[in-house]
Amino acid sequence: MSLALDVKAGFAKRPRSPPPKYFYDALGSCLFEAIGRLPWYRITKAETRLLRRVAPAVAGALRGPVRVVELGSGSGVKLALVVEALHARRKKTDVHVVDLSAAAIEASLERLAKIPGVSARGHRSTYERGLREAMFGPRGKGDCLVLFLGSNIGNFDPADATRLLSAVRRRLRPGDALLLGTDLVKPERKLLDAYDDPLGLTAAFNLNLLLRLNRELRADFDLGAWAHRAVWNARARRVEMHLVSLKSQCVRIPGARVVADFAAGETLWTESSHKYEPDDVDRIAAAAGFRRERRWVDGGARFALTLCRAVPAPGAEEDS
Ligand code: AVI
Repeated sequence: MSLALDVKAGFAKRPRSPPPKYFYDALGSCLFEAIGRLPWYRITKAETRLLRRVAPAVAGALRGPVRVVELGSGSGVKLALVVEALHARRKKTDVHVVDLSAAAIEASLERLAKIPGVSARGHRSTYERGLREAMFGPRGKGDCLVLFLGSNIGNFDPADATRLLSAVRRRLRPGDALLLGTDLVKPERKLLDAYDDPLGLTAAFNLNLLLRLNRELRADFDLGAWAHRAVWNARARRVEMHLVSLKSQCVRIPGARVVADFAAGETLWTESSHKYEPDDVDRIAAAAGFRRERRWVDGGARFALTLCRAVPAPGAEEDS
């Protein structure tokens, strides 16, 4: 779907909720990159630290030649750690980078170009379409490794997360691997500091969505009339990000054919970041047709990397 259709659909819900994938225009991607450096937002740093340690074990578990597909690559730093580990084990590797941002793909491909003997391609696309493109054509005997890192899965509600992982599974053969990064439940204070940081970067990241709607859909959001809010919903185990209307106002979005009245205090629900217990990860993976093989946890930041294998679909005859 396009931005206009997604915004129209998102504004038809209550609370109004445009999809979070539209945070990542050029400025939004820079702001997210900066958030990753904040001391309060520990996901990016914890995962990079963990990957530095475990990439050799991940590489060692795969049969070459290996096809690596990263869904949502960002700058490609973490992807490069895995590909370097495969290179160190002399496993021939071809890499597919799937991201909606052209800048993210370019940064990842540039990084990968420095690793000898690696072929790499970018797919500027949604996760599912990009994966379909990446898996198109004949496969060799080796394994495929899908990287879904950064707790990106946390931005889907549990049913959609299972649906997405099931779609990933359908593109794979039994024995192929999935490396899943998930942020774990932690004390509320830590979560709120991560999603409402004292420097205001997360607030800027959230408000930038309105700037994008103004620019791309000719909307008339007055950014001064909205405030960032992060709340921990303990029952649903998710941090919710909202933009709170500071007054009663009417917003027009001509490019999406939307006119929306907001009462003072009413919110636009812009993102959910689900937090997991390790067992939840196993459950969601199993429901999608994967079996956990190994898990590594950064105890300080409470972040997990889980290596899963695709299991044969019940009753299906697949190549293995
Ligand atoms: C990309 N995603 C996993 C981030 C998260 O933690 O949900 C996006 C983000 N939102 C606010 N800060 C970071």
